[in-house]
Amino acid sequence: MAKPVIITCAPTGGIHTPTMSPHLPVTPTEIATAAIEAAEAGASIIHLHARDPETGKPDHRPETFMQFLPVIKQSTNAVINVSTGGGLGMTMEQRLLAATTASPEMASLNMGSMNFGIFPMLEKYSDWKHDWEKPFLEMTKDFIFPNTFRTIEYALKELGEGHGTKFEFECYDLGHLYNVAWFVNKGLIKPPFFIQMVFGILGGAGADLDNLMHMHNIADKLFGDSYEWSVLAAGRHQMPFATQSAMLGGNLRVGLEDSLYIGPKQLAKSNAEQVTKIRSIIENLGLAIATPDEARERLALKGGGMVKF
Ligand code: KMH
Ligand code: ZN
Repeated sequence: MAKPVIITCAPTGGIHTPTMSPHLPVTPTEIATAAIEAAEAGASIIHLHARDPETGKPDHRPETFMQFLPVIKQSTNAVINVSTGGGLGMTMEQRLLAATTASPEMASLNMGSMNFGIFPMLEKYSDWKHDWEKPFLEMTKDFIFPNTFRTIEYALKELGEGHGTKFEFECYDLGHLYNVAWFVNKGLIKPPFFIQMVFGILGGAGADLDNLMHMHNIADKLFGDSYEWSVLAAGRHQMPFATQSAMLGGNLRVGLEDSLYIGPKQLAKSNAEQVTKIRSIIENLGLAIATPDEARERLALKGGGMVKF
């Protein structure tokens, strides 16, 4: 029997900007509503970033998160995952503080430093809603997203050992899997652990299904049955890659963080719309979706009662 598919939904992220879609959640109410609707549609994990309610700029302060984390928790049983990727250009301290304050069941952890180029999106837009958006995209031409061994180790100790938070290990390329393996061998990552394979970010592995197959094969060799894996792909690759993962026995992530679209040139009106679409694909393949409690059990999470919000 195939395992039920764990759907993660990432409602807003720190990459897309308000000009790109009127449906991108920005305010605490919008983020909470998007998360709750996504959970109702079948997402068992919600991966969260926060934004300045006035400008939509990534704002990773704990006090901003605290305006929506309790609301989501009270309305859903979904696992709440607080990003430590934050917004491009933030320091590691700024990126970690929301998670160490909220002590969530899960947090993301990016497994290697890399070029992170979102500047190609500049070509698609000319009238910007806010002053910060254009320079934010432009600066990524000369930007390295820093995730060193020292900072990864710090997060594993501080958040993992200190708070019992488990991670969504974001791996954008083959080498990042080997970085996970290094920390597994050091005893700082313990099974079961959750690998999120990321495709289609400029600077990481391209959105080619051969890359997915290869990363999955290597992850199987490195980790055997001690891990759960999931796939996300940026932009128009989101649904095909998510589907491929489900067909191979993996899990998947959707959400406006990774793609603003629901079909060719068609903006998604909500996160729930993407969750509903992938859920229907999963169910039409004869597979089931995992409940939040099934996800908790498979990932050995500490439980929704053990968080600080
Ligand atoms: N938007 C993803 C490609 C994080 O939050 O830690 C990257 C991400 C990073 O999810
Ligand atoms: Zn994220």
